Amino acid sequence: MAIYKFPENFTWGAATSGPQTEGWSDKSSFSIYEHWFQTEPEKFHNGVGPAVNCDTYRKYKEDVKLMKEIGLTSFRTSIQWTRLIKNFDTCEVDPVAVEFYNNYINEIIDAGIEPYINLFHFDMPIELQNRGGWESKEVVDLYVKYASKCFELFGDRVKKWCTFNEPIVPAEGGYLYKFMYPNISDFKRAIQVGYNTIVAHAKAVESFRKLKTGGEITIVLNLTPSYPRSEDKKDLEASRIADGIFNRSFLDPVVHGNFPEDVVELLKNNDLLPEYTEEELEVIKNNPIDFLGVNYYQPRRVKAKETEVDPNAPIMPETFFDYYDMPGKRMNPYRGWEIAPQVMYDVAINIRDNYNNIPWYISENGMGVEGEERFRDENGVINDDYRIDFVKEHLTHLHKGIEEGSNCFGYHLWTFIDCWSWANSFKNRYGFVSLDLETGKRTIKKSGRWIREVSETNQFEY
Ligand code: BGP
Repeated sequence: MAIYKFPENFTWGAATSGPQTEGWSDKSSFSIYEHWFQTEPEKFHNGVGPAVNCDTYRKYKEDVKLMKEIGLTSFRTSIQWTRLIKNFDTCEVDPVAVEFYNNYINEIIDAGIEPYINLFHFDMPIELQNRGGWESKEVVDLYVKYASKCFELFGDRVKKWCTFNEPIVPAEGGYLYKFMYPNISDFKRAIQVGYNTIVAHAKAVESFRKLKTGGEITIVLNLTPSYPRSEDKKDLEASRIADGIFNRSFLDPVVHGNFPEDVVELLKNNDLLPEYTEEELEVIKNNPIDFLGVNYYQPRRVKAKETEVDPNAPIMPETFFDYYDMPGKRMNPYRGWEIAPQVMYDVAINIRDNYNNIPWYISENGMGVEGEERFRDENGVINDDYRIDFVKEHLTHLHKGIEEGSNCFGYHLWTFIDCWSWANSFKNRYGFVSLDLETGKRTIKKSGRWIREVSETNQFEY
């Protein structure tokens, strides 16, 4: 047993998003997910959509009380573009939505919790998707208008802003691997989507600084560190390419202000470069983030290509590497993701050594488990010891990285309360607090009691 003590002022929190918790009461319009659910409900686990979710829209006071009760010192959620804005072109706001977000944010602050407010969590308005979504530069500019409106409305109180959650996901889910609307598979278009999102991010950061409301701004990236099958040159090369495409292509522009040369070269050689202007590159260069949010769930294991590439097949990231199914890897069987806590250390050291040791935090990490009801005891509490162990294990490796100088200032679990998980709906539960879908009743899990202790003492034993 050892004691893991964290730096003073380390923040203990949780993350969620508007579309996954609020429910759609009183919304001005729908996002791609709400539209997709209405048109193809069978694509969602048990046909359950985002209509009610946790009903945070009506129950935010109860939720904030619970956040306080489990000792959270910070909390991330997102504003929904489709709730706040009535007219995307003029940026006219819905006063009912402004009131809701004001009340919600004030409630969080009054509870002594620092709000981290994100502006985009996969929820492209369907109207703007129909006008090109992230492929359109016009939509980029409308996003910047919306972001600026949020800074103006809430910037007097919100001091931690986030432009995007996992900007690579709409590119890979919507335009490559077909797990997100509009379910297209076209690498070149995916790259345009990814690039335009970075432009939107940088322009929002620029506007944030011009408005001088104070505070700091970030982007949340889901890092999937690449590991080669072996130290063989070809495996190492495969790993470098995967890392370039999935991690550095976002990390480098937001921290260093430029795109990695090897990725640009690869895109150029394969006729995949997006449409860009010098002016856009300038905005990216001049607007690095203040701090970084890292969602870490799993690594990416790769090897050199073992099969000939069919020259007639459409080009994909996997044209350049193969996935490596590492024998003996630990898995979360419910989500199908590898569990590799030691990667936390590598993330910490990578940021220390290659990204200016920028202040950063774990903005998401967590374990989705199906059928948690079987762990509910006679007092109604879910005994999720596996989640406590999962978090402890990850934190010990993070702790080592911090001891060695990495500038990490916080940890957010995904998520505060069991919430709607896109196509997986409510299949896997992630929260410190459980949600009874039938009644809406909330009950703190064992992990929720545990995190309170950790937050109060700033340490744990393992
Ligand atoms: C992250 C997303 C979250 C959340 C989480 C868990 O990638 O930012 O929105 O959903 O993953 O994943 P899932 O819900 O797919 O199980």
